[in-house]
Amino acid sequence: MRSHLSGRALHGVHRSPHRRRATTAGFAALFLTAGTLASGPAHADELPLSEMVTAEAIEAHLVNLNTIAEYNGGNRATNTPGYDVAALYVEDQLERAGYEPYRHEYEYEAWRTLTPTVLARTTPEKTSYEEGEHFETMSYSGSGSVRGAKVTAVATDTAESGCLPEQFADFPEGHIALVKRGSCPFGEKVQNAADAGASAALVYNNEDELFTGTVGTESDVPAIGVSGALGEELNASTRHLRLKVEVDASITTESSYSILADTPGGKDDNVVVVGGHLDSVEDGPGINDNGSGTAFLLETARQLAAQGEDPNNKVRFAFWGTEESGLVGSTEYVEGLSEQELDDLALYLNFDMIGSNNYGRFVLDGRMELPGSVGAPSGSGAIAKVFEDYFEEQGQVSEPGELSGRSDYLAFMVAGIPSGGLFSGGDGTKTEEQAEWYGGEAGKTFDPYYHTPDDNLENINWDSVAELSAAGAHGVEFLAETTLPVNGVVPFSAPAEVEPLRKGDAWLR
Ligand code: DTR
Ligand code: ZN
Ligand code: ZN
Repeated sequence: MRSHLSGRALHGVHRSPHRRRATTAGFAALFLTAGTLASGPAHADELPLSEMVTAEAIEAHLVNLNTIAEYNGGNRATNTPGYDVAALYVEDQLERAGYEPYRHEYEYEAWRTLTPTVLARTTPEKTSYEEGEHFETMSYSGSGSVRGAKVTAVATDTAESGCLPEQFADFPEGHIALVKRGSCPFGEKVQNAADAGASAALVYNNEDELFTGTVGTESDVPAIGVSGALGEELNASTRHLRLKVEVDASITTESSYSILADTPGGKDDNVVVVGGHLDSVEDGPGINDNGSGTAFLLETARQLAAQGEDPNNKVRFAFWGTEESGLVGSTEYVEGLSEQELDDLALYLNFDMIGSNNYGRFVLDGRMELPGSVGAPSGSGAIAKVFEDYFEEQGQVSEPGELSGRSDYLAFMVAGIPSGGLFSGGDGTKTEEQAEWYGGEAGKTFDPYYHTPDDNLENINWDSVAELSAAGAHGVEFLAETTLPVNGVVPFSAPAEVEPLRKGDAWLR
């Protein structure tokens, strides 16, 4: 990761630590300061939003979301009681703060396993492998049952294992294809295997541990993700190996909803959308992913309302549904907007995981500095700068976070809306250098509890919550006041009144 960073990508390394910002940004100052933008609260007697949104208040929301999960089956996943009750909590909190939340409903195709998936060795010696330890059924895996089938490894010594149809040229009909993760989407590897007559496909990780993956759209054959450890073991012994694979899954139409709430005031043709997903995975309460973003949004909405002043730009808070099964809520929302409604959106800010246990300070890469970042519309770099500048002011290092398209900002970017946001890290591994910047442990993932039952209150890093929520709240406040650097829109339609310069009583000529 280090090699992707230019010197410019690091922010604040040599800066002095936290200093209270000057808070004199009146409207006139906003227009008159050339080059720099005033961004404090509108009135000097108010605290900036970054100080009003506290880690303590976010913790209180997280405790409540955790209780809701605990009493409702242990999670807040889409289409579960845990999701519905969490939604009621969000709506109640918003209503008490004076908002009128509304639901955006949608339908989606839900893939679910009906009986537990089986992966077992039948020869040379019978062994059952454990789902969650040795393998995971890939989302949208096709169903099927294969018993005592031979296994053929496909170009597993290359970086493109299974990506090229010609790698399957001599593939024996009915064998199980064993391919290694990397280079192309899982769905392509599995499709190539199915096209070549494979009865099932096993994709094993390029690191020891397990991973969760999706084939995107339903595959023709069972598709199973295997830990790197088991994958290497199978790869080394295909000769006498026979496996049993059983996947019993179905796709049904389900419905769910996102929750949105707008500030009553603010320019409604220059809306700042601030969002994060409300659903968790089924495996746990999702307190970091994405209770943390949810709690941040809620508290920011509450404190913005508590300021008692309309923002210049309307702020729309969005609590997306069904993110974990394919970014559904945000995509349905954006795709359902008319051209006029889209045009009225100034920008989108995403908050998905801000309390990762072994955290980093990632500012979504609006300048496209990382090779893996997908196309960000112009203005996205300016959004990144708002966050970077704040971290720098606090004496905190930040770095670009890859715009991988793996969270709800994707639909907005695809629609041409400048996008950004913050992220404290997920399944990536912390480098030595990052451990120096952020503390924590090098060689470990940023969130070792990501998508596990242990993504709970105990494993939240409260420094991460405090730092990223302050930066996030600052970003919301700045952009609610003006989006000029992002989309060229100033808060008022009239041109700024420029006071002529005076020197004593004499007009300057
Ligand atoms: N979408 C997240 C995890 C995730 C992976 N990369 C990023 C980048 C920015 C935000 C989030 C993420 C999840 O919900 O699993
Ligand atoms: Zn997730
Ligand atoms: Zn998430």
